[in-house]
Amino acid sequence: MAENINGYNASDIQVLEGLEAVRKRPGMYIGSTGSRGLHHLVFEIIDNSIDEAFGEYCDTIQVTINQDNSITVSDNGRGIPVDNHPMLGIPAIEVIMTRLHSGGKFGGSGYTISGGLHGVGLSVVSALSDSMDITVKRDGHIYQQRYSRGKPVTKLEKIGNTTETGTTIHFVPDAEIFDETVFEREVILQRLRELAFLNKGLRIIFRDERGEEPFAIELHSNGLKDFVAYINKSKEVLHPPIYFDVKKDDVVVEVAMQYNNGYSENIYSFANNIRTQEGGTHETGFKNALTRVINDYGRRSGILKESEGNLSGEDIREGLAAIISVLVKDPQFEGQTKTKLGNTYIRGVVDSCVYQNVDNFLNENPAEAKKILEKSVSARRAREAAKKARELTRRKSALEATSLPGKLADCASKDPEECELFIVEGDSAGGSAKLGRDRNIQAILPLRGKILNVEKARLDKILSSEEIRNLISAIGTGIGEDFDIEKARYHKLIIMTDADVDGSHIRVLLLTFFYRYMRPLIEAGYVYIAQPPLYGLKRGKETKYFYNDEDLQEFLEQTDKKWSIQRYKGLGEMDPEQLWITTMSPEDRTMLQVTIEDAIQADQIFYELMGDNVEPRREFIHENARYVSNLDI
Ligand code: 0RA
Repeated sequence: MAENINGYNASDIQVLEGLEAVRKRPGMYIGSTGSRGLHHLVFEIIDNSIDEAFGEYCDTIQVTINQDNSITVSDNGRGIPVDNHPMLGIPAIEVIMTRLHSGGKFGGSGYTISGGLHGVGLSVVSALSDSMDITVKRDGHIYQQRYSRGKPVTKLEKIGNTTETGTTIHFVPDAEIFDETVFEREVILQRLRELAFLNKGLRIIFRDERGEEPFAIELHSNGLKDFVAYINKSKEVLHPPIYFDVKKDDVVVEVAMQYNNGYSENIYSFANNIRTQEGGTHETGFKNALTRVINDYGRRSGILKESEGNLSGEDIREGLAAIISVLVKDPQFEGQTKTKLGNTYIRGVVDSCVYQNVDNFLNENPAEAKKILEKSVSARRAREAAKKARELTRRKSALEATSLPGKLADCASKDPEECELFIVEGDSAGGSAKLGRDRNIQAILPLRGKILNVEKARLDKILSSEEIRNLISAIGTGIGEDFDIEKARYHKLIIMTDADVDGSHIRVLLLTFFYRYMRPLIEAGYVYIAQPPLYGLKRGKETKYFYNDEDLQEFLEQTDKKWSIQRYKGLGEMDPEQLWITTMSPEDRTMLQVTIEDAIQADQIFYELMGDNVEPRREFIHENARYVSNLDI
């Protein structure tokens, strides 16, 4: 059989096994059969299109959530090969769609993905779809074929002629497999935005045709420089982005970085377009080189005095936003969630190019270099002050008989796995909660008023707030450098605030605090938001509770009996027993588990919320349900 001009030959495809295994154990291939796994199907198809873009065969990708909640992904790449497989005697496309292949992809850029959850292959999508329609434009013709649950239901048909090339895949996820079949616009949009930043020049058109007002957006970027600008959107920056793009041997390293006047570190790394949440060798190489180059420059320029010690990496990364993206031929993904790049040689490659390029920048831009150095020096000063404050707190608490705050009504159990801490707005609600709780496993910590706005303050100032110190010692983990999740005294931290504007403000402040200083608690799924009822309906001795307006309306429309309606403005309006039944009892309550799906977006939200910008803050308060996922407990 003839090879085509791109050197691709249908016999290259490794045929391994059928798709029964995929349908039997979908979790092994796509992680889960929940919302995450569902979205993996979309990302798998898009990754194939992105691969065409990598190889410069494709410049536009269109992704649509259709009215019926099915997905269409279309690209103008080379089109999936349709020639007959020499041994199997069936079209290559059918091999790709029906046989599980391993050993990565063929053709494309050569920078394939292994491990991780992406790169499982289109056959996995086909296996888990109720229907999948593929249209290919290639070799002058338009071809079409339909599959269902991994099997072809039509032959590959030639349905017309064309001079274009490309692939369109339309699929309906299999409701027998997935617990959740509704696609989330935000989840897809976020990944597409990331891909547009990572693939300079690529045009991505995203549509969501569900709902009254169809949504459409075109994403197109100038690369990583736009990405850091996006992260720093609402911050004051110290200099224009530092950017470089280096190819060494088979590795491509692309970095964009920019300091802002804030206090947080926001480094996002990617390997072959996959977000490496757990970091890895590329991130380590970047951090090591940055620490050295800034210290070396500080010495050379005299900004760092001879008598002073070196700046720490943490000092140097205060207020830094950076994106590190590498392309690696054979990436090894390690770590708990397979999002840590393991290839050791990458560390040296990234280290040397970061050192060289940042060194050049500093030498050529002395005014900016001075700003960066001064920022790091002042971060060190603050860190040392915070350390003193912490030591003081420690010594003070060692002197006191117990280090637990007096306001904490602790639970009897000492087994963190079953223990819950309710962080309650106000002393009066705190009082009801103390009386209503299950004192064996539920502890109550009332917070007076609003806690400090942690986004605007450095650690030393934060530690001077008594409310915050109470919270830290009750939780037991310590914060920042000292944080240790093993020391958590409770595995559920439940924020319980009033259902009003003040309540949502306190909630946001607490979430900001956790996000900034105890992030692993959120990542471990320990943080929850209590859901007190909004209404109580009374008739004689009977009371019914409603948690949202829709449910209340529905109930009122169906009943012809007279109920007296009470709208709860605060937790304090409920007596201890009511609070227990409606909000605290593990058997009856509903809580929201706080997740951070994407630190980029969360950071953006927290910043916009806490900055001087009032409008975005208001928006968040209406939208924050997006950042928590529903969970019945
Ligand atoms: C296998 C081989 C080649 C391309 C593709 C698959 C391919 C898959 C998808 C999925 C969505 N869009 C896609 N575009 C291409 C290489 C083809 C060649 O060498 O001509």
